[in-house]
Amino acid sequence: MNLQRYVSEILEDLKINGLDAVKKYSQKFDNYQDEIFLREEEWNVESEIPQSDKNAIKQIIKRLQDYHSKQKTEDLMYKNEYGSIYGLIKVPIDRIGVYVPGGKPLPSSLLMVAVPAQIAGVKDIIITSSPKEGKVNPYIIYIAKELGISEIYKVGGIQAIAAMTYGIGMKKVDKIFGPGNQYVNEAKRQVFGDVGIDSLAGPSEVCVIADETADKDYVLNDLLSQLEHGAESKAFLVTTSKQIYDYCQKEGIDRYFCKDIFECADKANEIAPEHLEILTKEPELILSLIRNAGAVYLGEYTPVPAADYFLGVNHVLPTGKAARFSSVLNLNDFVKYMTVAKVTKEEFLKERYLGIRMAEIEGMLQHKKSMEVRK
Ligand code: HSO
Ligand code: ZN
Repeated sequence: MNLQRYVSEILEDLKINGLDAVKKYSQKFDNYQDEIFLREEEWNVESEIPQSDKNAIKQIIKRLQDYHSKQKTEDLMYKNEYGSIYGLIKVPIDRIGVYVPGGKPLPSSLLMVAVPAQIAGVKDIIITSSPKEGKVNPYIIYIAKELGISEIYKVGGIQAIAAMTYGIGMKKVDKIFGPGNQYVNEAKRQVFGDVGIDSLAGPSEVCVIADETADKDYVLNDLLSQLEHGAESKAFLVTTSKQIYDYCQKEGIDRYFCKDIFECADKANEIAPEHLEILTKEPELILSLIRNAGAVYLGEYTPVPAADYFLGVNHVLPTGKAARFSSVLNLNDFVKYMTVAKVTKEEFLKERYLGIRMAEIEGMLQHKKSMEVRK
């Protein structure tokens, strides 16, 4: 059976049979059949986390808060020459769900979603994570506690996506965030519309642009770092240095030799990588040529793993060439925009002929009347 049908049949079963079906699939895929809501005593993970790790997590949270707070913008609201008011105002999404994979949990990815969500004003954040031997990763629980998140559900896979979308064993959410495997991604794709989704994260990618001034060991290690994410991850080297080109001849690294830095930039734009590192004499100059990349890191002290973990920038990024049309996770992902208008009598009566004529063109006579009836 193909993936699409496989997932749609399971989603349908979950939609119809609710909690019974959630339990059935949790049993099947995670060997778990208990309650999905994390019980009070399960929150006691303090003793499992060393104090130094707690301190590190707190500092990373602070750095993420600093960077994301700076993304805040004012609402638009202005009066025109008639004294009418026009605006665009932001409203945070009420309730979001963060999916954290249980197989290889990445606690850093929970931070990357939950911290900006809180800064954007989301009040209700819940977490779903598939239990491993009946347990949720203690770092996930610790981070939730640290951020004041009080709902964790021990459920993963397609079941978790259905539970969050349809409100099975929990109150339903308005938007789902977080990476998952191919089943989770397909489930997210299929429930989109009933619920919002963030993006469909694919395998991690890095592209490094390097000239003769780059340190070949920095370049090689940075390329290898993202390959660590899995067999499907990709690493691209785009360089004007023959020496670096030869040095990085390793399995999994795609190499491109370019005659100058302009050709390097063209190649990087074509690759449209999730992460782009620029290790050249004057990286800022090349930045102005870059159009397609999820994140651009300049200079030799900005390796991708630093951004993955502690700089405070967000590591949820478009993959698989999606950087051509989509963005790094940011505060906009957690709000909706509403238009606001309050028109004065003077503006309305003077300008309504424009609307009346459009209504005639479209043959929408009641629209026309609504505008004409006003005195
Ligand atoms: N490089 C990954 C994020 C990550 N790395 C999490 C380690 N943990 C996606 O950008
Ligand atoms: Zn990474």
